[in-house]
Amino acid sequence: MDERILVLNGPNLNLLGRREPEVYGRETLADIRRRVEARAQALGCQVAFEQRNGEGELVDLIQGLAEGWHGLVLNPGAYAHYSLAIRDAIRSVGVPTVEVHLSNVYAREPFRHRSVIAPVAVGVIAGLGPIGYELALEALLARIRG
Ligand code: CA2
Repeated sequence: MDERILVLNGPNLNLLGRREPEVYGRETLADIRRRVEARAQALGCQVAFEQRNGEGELVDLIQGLAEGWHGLVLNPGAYAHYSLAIRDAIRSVGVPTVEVHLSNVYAREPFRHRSVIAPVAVGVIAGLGPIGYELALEALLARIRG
């Protein structure tokens, strides 16, 4: 129960379940939080679950991981496609990060096919919906625990 993992969501993910259910499904972010917390309990780790719309707010939370955190599960939202500030923050803090997307970004518009975060992540999960968060948490823990 020692590992501390941050599950962090980027812009507009607070709208989940209310619009575009054909793309993002019907679960709300609160539903996903419950899933992640249940999986964390089963896996025996601690999680904090957060969402921010602002790029700088996300950078601040990522920088804070230097204070005793062990891993990051990140759905950067649209920032995945262009935020060098978030990428730099992940690289500088040196905490293993798994990038998650609910939708299959590779089956969508070409601008979603590129992630600037992926090169500094240990792995990426896309297109599997909310279970992707649980899988990311499990994979991250397996890596941390060796
Ligand atoms: O598939 C994902 O998880 C994304 O990170 C979601 C982002 C999108 O920009 C990425 O390309 C892929 C968008 C999140 C917006 O979520 C909404 C949910 C409901 C209604 C409107 C937006």
